[in-house]
Amino acid sequence: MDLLKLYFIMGSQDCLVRTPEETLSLAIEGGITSFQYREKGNPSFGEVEKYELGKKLRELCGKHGIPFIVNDDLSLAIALDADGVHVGQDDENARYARESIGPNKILGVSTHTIDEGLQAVLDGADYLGIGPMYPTISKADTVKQQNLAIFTEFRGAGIQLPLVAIGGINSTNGEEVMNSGATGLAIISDICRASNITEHTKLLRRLVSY
Ligand code: TZP
Ligand code: MG
Repeated sequence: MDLLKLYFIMGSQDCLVRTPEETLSLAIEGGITSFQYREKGNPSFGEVEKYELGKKLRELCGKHGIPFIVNDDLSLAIALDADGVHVGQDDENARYARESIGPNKILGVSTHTIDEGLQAVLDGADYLGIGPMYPTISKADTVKQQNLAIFTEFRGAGIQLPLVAIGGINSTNGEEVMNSGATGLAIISDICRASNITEHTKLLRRLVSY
């Protein structure tokens, strides 16, 4: 799935210098192929703010033909008419998520073991998120770091879904992740914290376009 090649993930917590809208605009200009709204909020960021920001980012994606996927929050995904939803192992059950969004929306599931991967296939996932590949500053409760061999292990187990790598991926290590068998790269901080987001995203895009 080419749409998952350069998968940008972000919420207000990841945008330190620019607004989320500006950050997303610049990343779209640089060539991201899909976007996940992962809003973790803060004391001043309630449900209404989460919805309002989601609406703006959803519109931006719609205008540019970029798939808009919501992290975790099924009712928000439905309210925003998102293109899909992404769930982790501790979130909404993947099969329930599939039933809620229907067959035509994208369902992503974070998986860390072959068993979780096989279960996600049965539950109706369209792609699997795999990580963290490297130490990350963007998520506190990560499981242990994955080995680059995990992509071939998943393929060896008969899993054919796109495998999107996540966690500490940047312009330096992205190539080895792709060479290890990942279908695409999911990135937060290396894009959000770039001094020139558009140019840096273009560089990342070159790593996944061949
Ligand atoms: N899941 C596993 S690692 C991670 C998530 C959401 C954070 C990825 O962020 P970054 O900044 O690209 O390491
Ligand atoms: Mg989650």
